Amino acid sequence: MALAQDVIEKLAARLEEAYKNTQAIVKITDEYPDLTLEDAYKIQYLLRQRKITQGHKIIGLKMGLTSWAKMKQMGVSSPSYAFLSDDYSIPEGAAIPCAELIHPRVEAEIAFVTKKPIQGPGCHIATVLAATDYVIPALEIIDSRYENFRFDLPSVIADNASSARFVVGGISREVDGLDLKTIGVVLEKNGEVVETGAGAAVLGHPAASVAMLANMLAARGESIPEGCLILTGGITAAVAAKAGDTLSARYQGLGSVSVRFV
Ligand code: OOG
Ligand code: MG
Repeated sequence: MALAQDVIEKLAARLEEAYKNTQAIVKITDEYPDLTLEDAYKIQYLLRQRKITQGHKIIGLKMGLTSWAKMKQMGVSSPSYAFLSDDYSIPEGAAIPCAELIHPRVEAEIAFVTKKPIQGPGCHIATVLAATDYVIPALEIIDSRYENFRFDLPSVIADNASSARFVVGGISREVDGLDLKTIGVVLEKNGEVVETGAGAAVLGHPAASVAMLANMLAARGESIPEGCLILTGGITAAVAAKAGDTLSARYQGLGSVSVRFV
């Protein structure tokens, strides 16, 4: 049964508080085991609305749980999407204070920037490549608002797919002449290799993640706008970080992007 609007509002407020106070909460489905995906996205859209009301700008979108490594790590087997707010954006080279986060983890991702809107349904890799301005390496810092980073699909969707911070950097390139399937990525923590992968880990091709996003948005009557930054999902499992750690991802032909925690 769908949740009443006042419950949706209460749950969005609870997640927002957890983000602001860096205090983990029990996952929503512990209290509402029948939480539907539709209600979960209602909570997420309310969080998004509250960001806008608080003067923030929505600067992009992301897909989550698009690789087997991530699905296996989190025990969730369907991709989901979420929004990126301007307060998540960190300039490359800046340090992230761990005091602002609960239990951060870092993911190496390939980000797309659109030069045209992408409207589903029926989008596929070619639709996406034709609408892509450039791709650029990204590190996403996820930080589940749930205790022990444990959740299920509806709970994580409500929590804006654990979004917390992201950094883009390295070399941006047009997609012409790039083989996004075979682009290799090496993720290092304090100079040691901790994960390796290739673009194809993300739904067979990172552009397939953007196509899926467009098709999912179409079901709500929405599309991907022009100039939109899209994180396509972690290529490898996410890596935990604490104060003093530096995480770096090196991408074949696209340079590297790093983040430091203090
Ligand atoms: C959910 C968010 C996953 C990705 O890139 O797969 C995600 C989580 O694992 O906490 O951002
Ligand atoms: Mg991610």
